[in-house]
Amino acid sequence: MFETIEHHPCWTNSRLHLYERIHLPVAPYCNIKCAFCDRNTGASCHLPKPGRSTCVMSVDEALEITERELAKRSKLRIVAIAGPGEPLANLSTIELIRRLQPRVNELSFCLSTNGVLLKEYASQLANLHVSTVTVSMSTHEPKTAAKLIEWAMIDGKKITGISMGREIIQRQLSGITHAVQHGIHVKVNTILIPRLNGNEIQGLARTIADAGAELQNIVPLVPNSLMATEKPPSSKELAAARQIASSHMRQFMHCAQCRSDVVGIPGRSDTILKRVSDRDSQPQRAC
Ligand code: CLF
Ligand code: SF4
Repeated sequence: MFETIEHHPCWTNSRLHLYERIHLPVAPYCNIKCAFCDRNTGASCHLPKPGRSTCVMSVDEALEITERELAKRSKLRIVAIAGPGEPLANLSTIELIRRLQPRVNELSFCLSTNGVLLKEYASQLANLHVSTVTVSMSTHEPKTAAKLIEWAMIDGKKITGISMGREIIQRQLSGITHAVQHGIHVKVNTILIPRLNGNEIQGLARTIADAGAELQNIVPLVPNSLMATEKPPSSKELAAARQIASSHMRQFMHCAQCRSDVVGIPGRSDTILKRVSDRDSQPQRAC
């Protein structure tokens, strides 16, 4: 398997010698509804924010675009799926990675997930040479999860409230542990919302460290959807949260809160659909 961790733009805090990554938006559906996410505006499972024009590709389209970008970009070594919904709630995610297996010696596979299905998929992801997974987890307290997540669809049943929060957290933590046991590097992305989880950061960092995560990425809320009027953290609050968490977990400091349809180095990315539609003079597909 091609190992990228030292050059992975979301795993190293060095900004030198980075590989590029491509986010292929093949995963439209999500099995939960976060209060800060409006999937109509082009969210990414990773870090939703108000944006536009995230569209969904078929696996065939994603493979074609991957080949085109690989032909142009010598540093492109990471293929990732980060939405616009939950990658593990979409069969296209697994199909895409499976069809890229012939390139396993030159590419590394990465994905983001809300963690609800991670335990079930951990072994399959490891067998498909997925080397890095990011779990979006912003609390370890069921009562806070019940405020951050409106509902979850689990085993065909819609659940809400504190019992849902408990179920999701338990699944996220056991998903992290199983993925790590299968040799996958696991990072946790945490959205800092001072009013809701500002006092939980230390406990959360300790909890995810105990579960086996190696790295944490704390990012500010981008007010959106039901949290459109929620106050995001100041840069001072963000720095303080990272400082507190760092006593339990190494912190990643360079997140660009990426969309699910970009290629390049985070923060210096191009939108892949726009590039393709520009080149081909075809309209973008509707999401
Ligand atoms: Fe993509 Fe995420 Fe893999 Fe990176 S992004 S799936 S781990 S290859 Fe990176 Fe972007 Fe931040 Fe995500 S800068 S939003 S942490
Ligand atoms: Fe949005 Fe991701 Fe939450 Fe699903 S898991 S609702 S895509 S932020």
